[in-house]
Amino acid sequence: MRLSLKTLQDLPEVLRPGYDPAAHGIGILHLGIGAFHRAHQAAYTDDALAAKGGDWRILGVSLRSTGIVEALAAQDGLFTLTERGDGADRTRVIASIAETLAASRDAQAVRAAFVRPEIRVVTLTVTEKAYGIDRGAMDIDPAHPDVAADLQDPRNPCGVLGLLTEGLRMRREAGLAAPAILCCDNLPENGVLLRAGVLGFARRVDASLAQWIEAEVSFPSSMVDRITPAATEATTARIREQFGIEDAAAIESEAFRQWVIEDDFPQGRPAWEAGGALFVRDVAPYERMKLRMLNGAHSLIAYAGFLAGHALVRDAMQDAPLVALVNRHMKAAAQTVGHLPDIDVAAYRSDLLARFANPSIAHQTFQIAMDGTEKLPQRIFAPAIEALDAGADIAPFAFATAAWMRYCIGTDETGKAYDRRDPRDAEIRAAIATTDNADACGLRDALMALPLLFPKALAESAAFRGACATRLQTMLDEGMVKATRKEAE
Ligand code: CS2
Repeated sequence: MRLSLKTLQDLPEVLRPGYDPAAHGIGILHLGIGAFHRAHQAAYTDDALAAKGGDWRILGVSLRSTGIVEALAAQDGLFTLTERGDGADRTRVIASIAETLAASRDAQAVRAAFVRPEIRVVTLTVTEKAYGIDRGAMDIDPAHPDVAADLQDPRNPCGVLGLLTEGLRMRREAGLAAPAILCCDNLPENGVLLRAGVLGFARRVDASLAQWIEAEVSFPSSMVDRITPAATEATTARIREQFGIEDAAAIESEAFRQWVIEDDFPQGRPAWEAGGALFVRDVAPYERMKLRMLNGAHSLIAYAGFLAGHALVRDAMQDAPLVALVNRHMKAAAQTVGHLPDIDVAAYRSDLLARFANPSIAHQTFQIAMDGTEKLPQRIFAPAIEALDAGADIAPFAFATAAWMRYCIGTDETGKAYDRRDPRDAEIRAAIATTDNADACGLRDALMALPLLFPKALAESAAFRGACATRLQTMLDEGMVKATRKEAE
């Protein structure tokens, strides 16, 4: 059976959404309808619609690919989500995505979507590398390819900042109230950052527009969490075998999910709290906890695990010395997080160990290793600076950094080459080419010299540089398995 609004009533009750999708209009324009969005925000929105109703379905835009748009369009936006782990698996059909567009194909319709008056909230999950924001300067990064292209032709944008700015320009011209813009990517103070990027872009295009955005548009920050591996053939096969459903957009995730949001939605929002979202005044400490403990440990597992021969996170979590380092890393990261009134950080840490080890989740270390230059600053470097300042142990952060440096070489310990999949791959390649890859100090210096990557406080710290080089040298001389064991001793 194919999924469609018509066939929905033929599905077993347990799979069906708790509301009639056709009875609810659109209220959200979302950019980036990848696996994470479908497992996270789309599910929370589904719960909100079932509990409290409202016209809050989603118009989902894919910025790059057309495949997912075609798959969803053929199914009236419906797809299955299977939550795995926590005892039995639980599958349900998510019906919160009402329409889909592909920016590369339907550019004009995407721009026009911004001036649909029913759109009151714009949300984003486009990955860290898509933004093009210089986090040091809190301004646009004019060298980012999308930013550079959109500054040349701001009325026909292809990138995130260009599209948001043009959408807001059209919105203002149409005399419509500004939507709230909610960033749902793993970036620190993501609302503040996105606001700085959009304002930086708008200022270069139209100063009065920038003023309007500054006065009218809210950019709440949010912390998002749900481990969601990329769907595979096994995902679709499971849905076919178990339910007889052909679902080209099927997705699976862990059972756990978390969403902490600053409540600043002048034109309203779905009742996301019905799905368990937490509304707070300041998201920053929650973001720090998640980025530094979960994502920081994830990056450690990705680089050290991949090089130690573990293709999946759950396999890496069977490697006792590596697990000891993961635990050590999270403890060190937790020291930099600050007090969270309603969270027991020690319990959060032990829950993370269990979540990483979830036997039902096939999360590739290679997937997490991607885009390291975009991820490491907030996951590893920021807590490393604070640990340095506090006179705390920097070894965990130095080890994770060294593992990334080793990964940058681009060949594993059997000599097999892999694709680093980093937006700065060409620069990394060039940096690596200038050094003897058996010499940790040379490699470290070449990578630390990449512009705007390492914060000064680390690049100029003899202690941090030394701690990285010693560990990197062991990785180079003795391999990752031995380096992990030594470090865990
Ligand atoms: C991961 C995240 O791929 C990665 O970099 O660390 O996608 C992680 O799985 C999510 O943030 C979990 O919420």
